[in-house]
Amino acid sequence: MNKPGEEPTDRLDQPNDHLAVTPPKKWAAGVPAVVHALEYSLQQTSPLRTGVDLLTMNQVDGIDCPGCAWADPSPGHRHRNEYCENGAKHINDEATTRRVTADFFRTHSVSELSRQSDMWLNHQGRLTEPMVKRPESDHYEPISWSDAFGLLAAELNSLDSPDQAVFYTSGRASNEAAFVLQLFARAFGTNNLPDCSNMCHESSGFALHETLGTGKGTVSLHDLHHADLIFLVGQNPGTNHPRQLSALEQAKLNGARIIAVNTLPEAGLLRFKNPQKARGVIGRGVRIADRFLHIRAGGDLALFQALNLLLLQAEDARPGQVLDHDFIRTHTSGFEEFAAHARGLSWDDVLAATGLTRARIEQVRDDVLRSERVVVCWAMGVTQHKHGVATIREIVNFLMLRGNLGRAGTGACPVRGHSNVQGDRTMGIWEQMPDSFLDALQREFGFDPPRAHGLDSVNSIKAMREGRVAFFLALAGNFVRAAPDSAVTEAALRTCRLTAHISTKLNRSHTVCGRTALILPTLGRTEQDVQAGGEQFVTVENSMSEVHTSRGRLKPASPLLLSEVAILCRLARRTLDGKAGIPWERFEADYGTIRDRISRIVPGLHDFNRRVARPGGIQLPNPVNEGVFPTAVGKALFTRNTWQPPHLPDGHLLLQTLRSHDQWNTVPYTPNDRYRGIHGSRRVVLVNPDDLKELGLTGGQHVDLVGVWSDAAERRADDFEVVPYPTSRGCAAAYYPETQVLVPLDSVADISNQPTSKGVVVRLEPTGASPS
Ligand SMILES: Nc1nc2c(c(=O)[nH]1)N[C@H]1C(S)=C(S)[C@@H](COP(=O)(O)OP(=O)(O)OC[C@H]3O[C@@H](n4cnc5c(=O)[nH]c(N)nc54)[C@H](O)[C@@H]3O)O[C@H]1N2
Ligand SMILES: Nc1nc2c(c(=O)[nH]1)N[C@H]1C(S)=C(S)[C@@H](COP(=O)(O)OP(=O)(O)OC[C@H]3O[C@@H](n4cnc5c(=O)[nH]c(N)nc54)[C@H](O)[C@@H]3O)O[C@H]1N2
Ligand SMILES: [Mo]
Repeated sequence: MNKPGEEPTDRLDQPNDHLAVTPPKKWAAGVPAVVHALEYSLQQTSPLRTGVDLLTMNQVDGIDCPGCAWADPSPGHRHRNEYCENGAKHINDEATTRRVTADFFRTHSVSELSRQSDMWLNHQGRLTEPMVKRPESDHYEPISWSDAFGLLAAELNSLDSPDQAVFYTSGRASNEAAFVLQLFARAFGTNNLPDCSNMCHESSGFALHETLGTGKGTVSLHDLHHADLIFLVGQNPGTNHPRQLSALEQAKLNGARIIAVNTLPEAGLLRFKNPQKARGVIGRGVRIADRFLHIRAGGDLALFQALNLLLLQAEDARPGQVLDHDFIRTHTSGFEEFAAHARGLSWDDVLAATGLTRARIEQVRDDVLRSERVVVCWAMGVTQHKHGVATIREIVNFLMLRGNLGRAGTGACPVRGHSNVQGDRTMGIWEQMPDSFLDALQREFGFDPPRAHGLDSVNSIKAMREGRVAFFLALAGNFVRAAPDSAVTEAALRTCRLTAHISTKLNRSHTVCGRTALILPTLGRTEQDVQAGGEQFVTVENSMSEVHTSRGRLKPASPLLLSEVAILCRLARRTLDGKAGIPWERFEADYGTIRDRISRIVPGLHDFNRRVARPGGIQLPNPVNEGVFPTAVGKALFTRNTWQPPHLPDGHLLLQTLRSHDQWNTVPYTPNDRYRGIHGSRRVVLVNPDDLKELGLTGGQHVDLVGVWSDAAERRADDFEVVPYPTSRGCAAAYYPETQVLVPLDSVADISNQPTSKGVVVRLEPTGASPS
């Protein structure tokens, strides 16, 4: 029996009421995209707010789109409308005119809210005043800001150790807010700074850092435009990075070939109609992928190993003509060991893991041999697998063999998710920041930051479960829905003495409470931010390491909102009570004073205030592009990677949990996924028709998804409708976060500890067939 307020999460959405399935689309963006964006926008907000937002979005001195982290073209090369359909949806979801007031919480108890779907909670609108849920109550009630900070400070100061506190950050938070949060956490005494990146590109960070000495991508928009071969591996740009399609279109016009590697034939990989150009509006658009490799889930490591073997063999046949010996000799270490290891590869294993033919992989080798400038882009289809780190290391091997690093038109391109997820890391939001950063903090502020590594997202949940964490504060995000294993995660959060969320909109994390819970409502990026020192702007860093300003224009959703920076500075002041000698009050009044401090701590951001004011902002240097590889040995490392195929018992499928076209991470906007032809329901599971035949199932049938994991605990997401879909054999797909309940907390990528959200072993049980 669940206690009130502890309803399980797997049945929050109305099951399959109105599912309609149409054939998947073969192209992305174009006119319908713009129409759909406006449709959603006008349901949320007024034509005036929509217009103000969209016209300033991604313009120099405007708002940075709160959607993905894709880079803007340089000033002077931007369209009048430099946004995409989905960016418009995200921004208007924030600019909504709907409001969640104290009355709302009087009407709806926490238990009642915990039975509502993610979509319903989001649709209630913007949070408007600070609220508290007291220990014996089932309702949130208003609390003054001052009392809220008092409560938080008292709780923090009563902990036995600072390490009983956890501070989570989601990647929409600005650089300034992130810097203040990590400074506060470290001055308080803990490195417990988990973030959404732990569940997103952590595998990329570890692999790139180890092999290249820097955790960031090496590619600029210019490189992408001038590459002659681009790989898109495990990403769905038509939905998740629509502005990347413009860059790919440009690359194609310059003569590039594109190879898409995916378990699904995503619309955005096939053809693009650019809504910003007449050609896109009326024509057939541009074909994106010249080659589509319909790979099995988790097969990318084997694919790149096979390509590397084929390149070594091509070099054997034509010595001195295939590999870039100069690059390998000058800049790398470990080539001989790598080559010996690569030569031991078994083709049987490769073909089984990838589901591809050898001839198909050889065609790709030929594409590579014809190319001089190669870029590899990747996202969650690579990072969220057990072998995510090894796969990216192998991609680095692949790039290095032909010197495709550090030259114009080449490089490694992890395509980041949240608009400032990369900046938050630059600002020190990481449980494992290196000593160089901590030393700089110590020099600047004169306190001794803790040195022991803190807790990441998965380990925070484990520590809560073991009673080692009592306090949880989140700067943005929806931790309870972003984290795996919903039942385990929710039970863990409920053991906390206090949970608090700095949020713009209501979500499930507000309904899964510690003994005491606080909602701290904040300004969104679209809104004007006026402090004692005048109107403020914030800064963000995109996927290509460009740091620029973002300035909101709209009137705040409520006069009671505080900015993220103000909330964190006041909390720090109240908790530390002058102990660390940090000028929190000045920071709050004038964010420029925060940037002055950042400029003395973060390499590459010297003279931050002056340089970021220039149109286009600051390009952070990437050592790789200067021929420097700051690894332990001062060279880029070739690595030897091994793998085991996932154990897939008979009658089971490997499930990936992914995004629809109409959602922002944990927040579905509508139940539709237009490009995949799914309308009216998110409780669907996409399965290859041949697998359905083998499993004795048919399209339209209702099934429970049953997770299979070594702990033998039953993880069940019930009542999903089967949709026959051209996913690769043995693989299924269903939406996150509804399937979060199936991802075991212990199922993580090797080394990065990132949940394996794209590799969940499940069986499909006809609904109602189970005895339970
Ligand atoms: N509209 C919108 N935009 C977003 C987001 C959003 O929710 N909505 N989220 C943002 C965030 S935080 C992120 S991290 C990014 C995520 O961007 P993506 O990584 O594109 O997001 P996913 O929906 O998780 O899609 C993963 C893709 O990988 C493929 N895939 C799955 N497994 C494999 C595999 O084993 N091999 C290969 N080759 N392919 C595989 C899937 O079929 C799918 O196309 O998007 C960002 N942008
Ligand atoms: N199964 C599965 N799990 C996954 C993934 C997956 O593909 N499959 N993807 C993972 C990935 S890539 C990511 S990045 C995480 C995402 O995890 P999170 O970043 O934690 O989740 P979001 O859904 O982006 O958070 C949405 C909430 O952020 C708040 N918010 C929005 N804008 C602002 C703002 O400007 N300021 C503040 N303070 N709050 C704001 C709103 O209250 C909103 O409800 O999920 C991960 N989890
Ligand atoms: Mo992400």
